[in-house]
Amino acid sequence: NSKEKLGPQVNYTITGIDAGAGEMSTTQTAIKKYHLGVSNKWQLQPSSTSAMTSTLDKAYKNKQAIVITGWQPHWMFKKYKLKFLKDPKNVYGKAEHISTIVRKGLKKDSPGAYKILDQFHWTPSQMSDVMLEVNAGKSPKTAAKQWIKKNKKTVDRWTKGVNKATGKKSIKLTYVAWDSEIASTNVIAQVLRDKGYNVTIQSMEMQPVWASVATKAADATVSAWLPKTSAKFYADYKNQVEDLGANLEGAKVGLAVPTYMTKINSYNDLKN
Ligand code: PBE
Repeated sequence: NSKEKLGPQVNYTITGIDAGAGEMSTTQTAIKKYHLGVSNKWQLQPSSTSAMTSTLDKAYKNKQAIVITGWQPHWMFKKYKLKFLKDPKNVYGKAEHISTIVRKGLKKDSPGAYKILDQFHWTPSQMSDVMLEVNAGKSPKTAAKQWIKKNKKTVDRWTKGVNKATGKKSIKLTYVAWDSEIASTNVIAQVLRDKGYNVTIQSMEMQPVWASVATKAADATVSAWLPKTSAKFYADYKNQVEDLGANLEGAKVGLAVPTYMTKINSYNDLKN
């Protein structure tokens, strides 16, 4: 019923993801800055990416109202017609990039792996291709292998100037199990394996990801969303890690709704 106010239709609830995600704390800031909380009753419901996307799927099939913590690249934008809400107060920032963060000393210890990680750079649409395959039921490892086969030219750029490693050097990558990071981590892990590295990947919460690289328990992560989403961790750890810069540009974070919610276009509209 599109004449009804939005709030009661969704119980004044924003369907969120894991509590540790940067987007969750940014959304708490948005609730404050747009005065959505307390008297306007809006609250952010933490869950997980899979719980959020299955709630979205149900709402979408029934053309019901829903407000989610969205981000791009993500298959949700390919599978459903969604729009980000306009953010006139610029709480979420304009555009994000995803950086590759490595441990200090990696360049000296594993120059080949360091070079591949440094040269790793792809586009939102390439990342989405891998995510869609995983969403369709492929294992992340299989999806990564197939993507590598189909994108030889791109992968050749990442491995340019790197000889095949001998003696099975070990590389450990840490990541948070968001769909986007499952895709990127599995792809770069496989590229490193194909160059003779013995690669393990381990998923954990965002703070331990940063701590693992800072303490050299892990060699690298390709999942640092900046400048906003992981700003707190970047500030805490930037002196203890090496930032190799963006592996992907043009990422975006913010609340999103299905396009059939024609009257809801901005954070301010949530109050109406
Ligand atoms: N995300 C996806 C993460 C970064 C990647 C937007 C859910 C976050 O909020 O921290």
